Amino acid sequence: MNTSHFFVTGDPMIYGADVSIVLVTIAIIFYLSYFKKWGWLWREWITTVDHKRIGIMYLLASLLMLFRGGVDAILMRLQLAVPNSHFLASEHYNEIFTTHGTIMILFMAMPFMFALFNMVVPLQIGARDVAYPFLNAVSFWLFFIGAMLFNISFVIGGSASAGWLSYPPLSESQFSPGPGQNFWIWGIQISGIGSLATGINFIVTILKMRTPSMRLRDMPLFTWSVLSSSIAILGAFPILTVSLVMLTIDRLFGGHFFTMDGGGNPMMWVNLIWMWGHPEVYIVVLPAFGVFSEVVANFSKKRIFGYGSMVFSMIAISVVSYFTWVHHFFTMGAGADVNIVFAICTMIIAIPTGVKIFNWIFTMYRGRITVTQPLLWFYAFVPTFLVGGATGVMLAAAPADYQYHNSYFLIAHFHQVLIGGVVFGYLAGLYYWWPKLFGFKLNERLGKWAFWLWQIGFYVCFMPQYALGFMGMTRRIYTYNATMGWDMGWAPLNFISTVGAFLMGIGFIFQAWQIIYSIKHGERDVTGDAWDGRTLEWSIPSPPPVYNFAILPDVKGRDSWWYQKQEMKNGTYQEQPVKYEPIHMPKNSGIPFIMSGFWFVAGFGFTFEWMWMGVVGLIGVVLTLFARSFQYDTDYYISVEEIERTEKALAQKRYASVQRTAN
Ligand code: HEM
Ligand SMILES: [Cu+2]
Repeated sequence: MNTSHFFVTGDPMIYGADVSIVLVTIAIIFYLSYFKKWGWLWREWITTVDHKRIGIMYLLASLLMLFRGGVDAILMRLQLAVPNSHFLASEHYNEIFTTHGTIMILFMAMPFMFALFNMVVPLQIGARDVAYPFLNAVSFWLFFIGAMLFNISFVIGGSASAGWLSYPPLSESQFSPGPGQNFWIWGIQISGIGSLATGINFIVTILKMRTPSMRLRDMPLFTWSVLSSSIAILGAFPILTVSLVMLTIDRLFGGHFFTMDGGGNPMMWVNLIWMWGHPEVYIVVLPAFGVFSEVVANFSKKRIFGYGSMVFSMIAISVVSYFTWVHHFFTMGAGADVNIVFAICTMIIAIPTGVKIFNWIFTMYRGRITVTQPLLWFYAFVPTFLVGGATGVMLAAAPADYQYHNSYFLIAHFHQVLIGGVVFGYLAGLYYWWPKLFGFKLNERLGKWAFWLWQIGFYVCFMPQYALGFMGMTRRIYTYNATMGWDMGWAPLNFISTVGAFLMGIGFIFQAWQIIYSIKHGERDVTGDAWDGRTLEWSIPSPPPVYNFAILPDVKGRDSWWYQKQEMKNGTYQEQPVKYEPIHMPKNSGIPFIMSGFWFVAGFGFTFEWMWMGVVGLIGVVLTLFARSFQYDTDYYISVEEIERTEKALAQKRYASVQRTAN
């Protein structure tokens, strides 16, 4: 391996990145030292095993990655805005689309989703934490370290450039010899192990940690969506892990799994990666459906319509999504018999999805609707996802796909479902649950600006791309000549598309501003029930105390909190005598962070093919595992007195604010 280019040189953007990385690092170190925050950072955040804090860390990281992926998107759109552009060199363009796709799916959508899992699920099911809080911290740090490993490739060693799914033979060492491709493998490998563990953690949490009176059929739909997504993770992520190991063997140890010679077959990779990759897109969209179910019911002041069919369709989607992977390469040549099976399975998914959309609309029918930010994003989601779904069915028609395949029609389709479904859904969830975690709402006015910029920007950016696809523009091209630009009409549409990308970028800036502004000026909520909610998370203070529920709640069916509030209003509610008991809690631990540090060493070593370093890192990982196995002091009890004190203080805060508003 040629490592003479350890530090990437030659491009002004990279020097800019070098300088800003150094400056930001210095600024952070200075801030932490000057305000003496190192201890606080270590005790309260780095070593935490509290699901709420882990959720917040996931959220911050994913917003940061949305920024990075967004900058990549803008750079690509700038390059394509006009014909014959020399803004980006071809190789650089390849690196950017690879980085953009990888970051958006694995380091933006996945952690954003895990942020919502962590912020909400234990609170919705009346639990004090997830089933395995230590493992939860391990998952977070594996994700974070994997993401950082992938991100530094920009300034050290060089980025991957074989596309976000890195098809061989291009991703083999013969054609991609540098460390870039290894960064991709190890960044994803490390964070993927964390994702698998999170999937297991939430399956067990939902099945085992519910407050004893909550039956499965009393669970809120968001929790159901997390369960269906986690089951899909459990099936899909091991395929990713194994595929990446096989590619590593090819690249580092001269294997021939996916090479053109030595008995290998590149199409085997393509099959394997999509056996993970297709379920993956449903893994990220199911929780968005869950968010919408909560948001629509809440802001219509109605029970969700068709609860059973909602659950059934989510489970159906997570199962059927395993039988569609070939639709990504109908052109492989498997023949009509094979293609038709996968075409039909793909189209079948539209049915449960359609059922859900009808259910949401029936829920709103005759509801008492209040249009708030979370509901706005639902309004935006419906038409966007419908059209995105319809163009998906078009792509699923195998013979027609020979035309659409790898064209801008596809680019428009998958952005429409990923942005319209996943991003809009998670943003709705962010606005909805933000007051729960932080105790204040995000400013509506700035949020509306952001919303409309995203909406208009989205359509301006992606609608022209459907047309461009029909006009023969293929994906992953870095420029086009003037003949195509003007005679074939590509230039004006590409230009418009770029304008749309900028509008979305401005929308994102509004959101960053909205968060900063609301920290000081956001509407405070001390009731704990910012939206007059229906599910258990709204029955406790915002932000919740470390143990969440002083007493495990007693639920009587679905939307129990809502009905309890009705009874309280009618005066029919019977207060149960409060008797606290000591609460069993996990202790913080530095091991997840240290273990992930060793993973970083291992990943970095294997990336540069410095085997000694890789092995040292792995030995470190094993040692930290041992250290954990012999740690016996892992938990503690919160005493009854302390619970009483905390609950009293929280109640006083609440009472004081009720007094203030009453006056
Ligand atoms: C925010 C606005 C976004 C814009 C303007 C944008 C723009 C682009 C562009 C220009 C490409 C390259 C097309 C090509 O040359 O083939 C691309 C590829 C891609 N984008 Fe986005 N994107 C956005 C958001 C997202 C999001 C939110 C996701 C996922 C959650 C995503 C996932 C992908 C993937 C997977 C690829 C394919 C990369 C590859 O070909 O290897 N994008 N995007
Ligand atoms: Cu697919």
